Amino acid sequence: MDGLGADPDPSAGGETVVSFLGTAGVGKSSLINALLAVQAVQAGGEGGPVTAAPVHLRYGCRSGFAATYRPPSFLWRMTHALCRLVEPVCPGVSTRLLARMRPEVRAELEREETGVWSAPAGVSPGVHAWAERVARRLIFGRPWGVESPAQLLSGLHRILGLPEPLPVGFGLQELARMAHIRSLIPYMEEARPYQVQEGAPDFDAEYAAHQCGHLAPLVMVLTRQLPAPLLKSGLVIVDQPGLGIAEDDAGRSFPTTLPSGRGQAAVLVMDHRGVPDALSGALRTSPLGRLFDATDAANRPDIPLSLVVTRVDDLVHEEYARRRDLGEVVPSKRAVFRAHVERLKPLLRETLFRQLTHHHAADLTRDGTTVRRRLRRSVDVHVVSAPEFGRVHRADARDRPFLELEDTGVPGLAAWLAGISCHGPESPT
Ligand SMILES: Nc1nc2c(ncn2[C@@H]2O[C@H](COP(=O)(O)OP(=O)(O)O)[C@@H](O)[C@H]2O)c(=O)[nH]1
Ligand SMILES: [Mg+2]
Repeated sequence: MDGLGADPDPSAGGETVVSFLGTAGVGKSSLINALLAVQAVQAGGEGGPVTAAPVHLRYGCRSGFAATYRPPSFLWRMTHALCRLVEPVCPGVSTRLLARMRPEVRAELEREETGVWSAPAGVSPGVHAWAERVARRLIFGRPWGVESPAQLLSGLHRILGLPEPLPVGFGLQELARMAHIRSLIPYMEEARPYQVQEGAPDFDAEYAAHQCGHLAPLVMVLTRQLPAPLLKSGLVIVDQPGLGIAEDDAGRSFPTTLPSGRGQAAVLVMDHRGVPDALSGALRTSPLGRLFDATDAANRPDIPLSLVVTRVDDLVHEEYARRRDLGEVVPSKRAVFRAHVERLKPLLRETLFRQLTHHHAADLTRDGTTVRRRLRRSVDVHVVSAPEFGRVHRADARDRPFLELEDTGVPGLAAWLAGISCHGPESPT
């Protein structure tokens, strides 16, 4: 990362990695952009949630990104899976592919002989559907479409630099994407990060392609470096792909990584309905879940946790309109928002504790109850509105905000983050 100038302030004892976790579309990326006051990650527009690979945001005096890719065996596996589908119209295609594989990749696939990778077509539809979806995303830039497996297989052969098994035509855009991926294979082979600095031609397009476009399935870790003051003390923000992209194009299942101990922290992002069951289930069985295990205080991990509630502004607009329609004298939207914040904070804290606590209150010893009470107090709740934060900043008369900067919750969360990063990891002695 030297080329990009990754240089957390040496006066800080190290990095504090804080993961933003939550359902897809709940507002994680928008919130991160508000916190950093730049467009650091792509947030969903009309098309819904977009984050496909985890993006690590860290301090760097020069702005840029670096991608670490999956090994080339990822492409070979996908190609192998598609061969099985195409075998009936192109006999021998699998054998020819295996013969061209590097011995270690071939051995890897053969070791998994009993696994899904080598299952005959029809036996394990999951892997073929996955391979089709990913190949389509790589070649056509989207996971859905009508292209035949034979066409996808030809594209993958092109990417790998192999003769195409069947003659297939491609458009210019597809050819450009395939050539682009082919040019990245050396980085995959050498596990060398691919780095681009802001200001380079096509920086935005390249970053978007890695984050949520045709390259996203190949990315293992995407690191964005920025000279953002909040990150200066060594805070690393991780924008995790949301739950709901439960199995993404790379076959990853959420959560990719969860904080597990020293130097790590978590921000759980939810709307006013609280944490969905699937997320609380994943959290309960993770090291984070031990935070809530009041019977085992000794093994409680040291993970600062904050709860963030989004989309309360939507509730406010609805309630405002409803009360006005009923002919009530309605206080300002800001007052309605504040009332919601007061109501939601304790409610959500309680809900989350109930969802994540391992034991019923009746099972707790007195010590356990005390621990639980202390924990409950120690979890911060922030009600935020990234869209309102944006409006305050734009100061656009036609798009007037209804909140003051402080009410948007963004400065409060930024202060919490600054606090955990300076009291974060202890420097090694
Ligand atoms: N009304 C409202 N919309 C929001 C809020 N936060 C995010 N959004 C919108 O929700 C959509 C998804 O947001 P995004 O940040 O991409 O969600 P992510 O998938 O969790 O990263 C975008 O269109 C945002 O503008 C919020 O607090 N209130
Ligand atoms: Mg996102």
